[in-house]
Amino acid sequence: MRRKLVVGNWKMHGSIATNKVLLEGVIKGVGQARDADYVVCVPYPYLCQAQHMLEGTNIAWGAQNLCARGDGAVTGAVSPTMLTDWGCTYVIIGHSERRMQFHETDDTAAARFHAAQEAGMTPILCMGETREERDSDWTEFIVGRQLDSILRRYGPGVLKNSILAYEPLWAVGTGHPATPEQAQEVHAFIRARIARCDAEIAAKVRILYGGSVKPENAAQLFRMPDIDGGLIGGASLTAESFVPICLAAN
Ligand code: 3PY
Repeated sequence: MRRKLVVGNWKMHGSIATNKVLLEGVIKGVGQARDADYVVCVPYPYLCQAQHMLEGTNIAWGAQNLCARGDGAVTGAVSPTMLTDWGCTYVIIGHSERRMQFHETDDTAAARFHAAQEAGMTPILCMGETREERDSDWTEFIVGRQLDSILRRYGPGVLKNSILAYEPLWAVGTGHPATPEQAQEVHAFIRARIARCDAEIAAKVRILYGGSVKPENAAQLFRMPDIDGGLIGGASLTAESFVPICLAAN
């Protein structure tokens, strides 16, 4: 049985004051929940605040990106060891907003994914197709290619300490989520593709769904056999919406 996981992706939102209210609300709301795992991925300047406020709770925290290289002359970048120095345990890799707005590719995502693991963190690899790709029936081709960029380079063993997230771009930030059936179909495809390399790892790896998850649709999504939780965008920004989603995974 895979344990459910709910990850909040704050994106570029927050302030010291609003984060405090949010984290206090999340701690209050899910602090006693023991049947699922919870993570918040925060902007770099708030890692210290997350570390401080979440210490000793059942809520882990992570970053939203990293540089694949070790410390060095890379202005504006943050290395894996800088994150682990803070005790950071999770990091989102290859979110569609990074791929679209910062020209990240399958290759750079694979390198970041591996660098995160080498540093001892759990990478959360995002995959997903655009609306045009879905309409052209290319979903499996695109998601398969994104997954293979990791599998081909590093082998299926690399998925042991990692999380996958299916985030169709047409559902990210649009308010129009995939239906549970649409999401399940792609999750099952991802799991089957991994099973071609290693059935045991395929059965164990957690695959999250992301894209307009809300308190109203979380339970139906999380009930699907291959959906192991959610990567939550806008609805992770208030305790009022994030806590019910977290509890739907319990
Ligand atoms: C969304 O739900 O909008 C996300 O991008 C989650 O990562």
